[in-house]
This record gives sequence, C-alpha cells and structure tokens, in this order.
Amino acid sequence: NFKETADAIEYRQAAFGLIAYNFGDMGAMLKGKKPFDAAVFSSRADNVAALSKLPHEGFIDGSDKGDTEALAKIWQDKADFDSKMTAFQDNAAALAIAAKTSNENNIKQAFANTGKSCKGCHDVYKKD
Ligand code: ASC
Repeated sequence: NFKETADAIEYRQAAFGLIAYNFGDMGAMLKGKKPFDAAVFSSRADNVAALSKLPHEGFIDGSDKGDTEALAKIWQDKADFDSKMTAFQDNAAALAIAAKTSNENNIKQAFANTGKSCKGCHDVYKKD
C-alpha cells in the first residue's frame, strides 16, 4: 500500500503517462502521421489494455489534495468514477483484440471508443 497520498498520485500519474504515450503513438498511425505498422500498433494496444488497469489503485482517499489534476468530485461520485474506469478498461481490452485483426473499421471504431473513455472521464473529473 502507499505510504503517503503523494505516492498514490505519482503512481497513477506514471500509469497515465505511459498510457498517453502508447495511445498517442497509435493515434499518430491511424491519422497517417506515421506509417501504420500492425505489429507495433497491436503491441501498443496490448500495453494500453494492461496499463488501463493500473491508475484506479492510485485514487485513494485524500489524494485529491496534492500535486494533482484530479478533482474532489471523483470521491463524491466514486461509483460513477469507478464505472467509467471499468468502461475504459473494457474499451482498451476490445481495442487490443481489434488490433489483432486486419479490420481497419473495427480498429478505428475501437480506438475511438477508447479515446471517448479517456475524454469522458477527463471532462468530468480532471482539472482543465
Ligand atoms: C490521448 C490523450 C488523451 C486522450 C484524449 C482522447 O492521446 O493523451 O487524454 O487521447 O485526448 O480524446
């Protein structure tokens, strides 16, 4: 367990940073900013699916205080926050599966669904 709330904040931020790096590279490929490489894309999708399970553990009680963009609303509406986090994990898992096919429409749809999960939570629970 975390010794201090600062450690929990650092933990979830590290996970989000790794997610953003991997997801961002996938977006660059889908938007044609770099060549699409199916093996790299799939590996990154696997990374995001695994990493998506990590941040939630860092949202411990009291960790709205500190060097964080997390809003106190997370802990006021914890059940909704938890379900949004689960939906993100489900979407990331579906994206990892889609990435193993060569169905471009499915891949793009699964990527969009995952991005909507990121944004949907940020819009409500992250400082802007
Ligand atoms: C990213 C990133 C996010 C999401 C979000 C999707 O690459 O860093 O927070 O995608 O912008 O809408």
